[in-house]
Amino acid sequence: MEEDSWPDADGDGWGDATAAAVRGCSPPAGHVANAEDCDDGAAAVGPDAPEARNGTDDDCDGDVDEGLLLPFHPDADGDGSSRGAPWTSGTPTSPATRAWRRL
Ligand SMILES: [Ca+2]
Ligand SMILES: [Ca+2]
Ligand SMILES: [Ca+2]
Ligand SMILES: [Ca+2]
Repeated sequence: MEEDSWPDADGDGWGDATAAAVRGCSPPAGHVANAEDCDDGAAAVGPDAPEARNGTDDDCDGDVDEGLLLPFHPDADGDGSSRGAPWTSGTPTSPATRAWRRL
């Protein structure tokens, strides 16, 4: 019985989700029978990988850093201090909103 397989360039056991399938009786060398690797250039990224707070989708579920965003105080008035501002959550992106780390 012929099966589809996909290249696994990083060797993590997950096939490249963006590559074309190869059909054959058994997967060729370097190929696996799934296409679930959202980053076939990083062995640390795959459906069974833990999500790490690094700005990339490590576990290939389509969400980046889900469940790992820290609560922080936004610096709404831009004075470099967010003391007294309400807690929110997300990834602080600007130096101003990272001011809470210094409190
Ligand atoms: Ca792979
Ligand atoms: Ca991978
Ligand atoms: Ca994810
Ligand atoms: Ca991540």
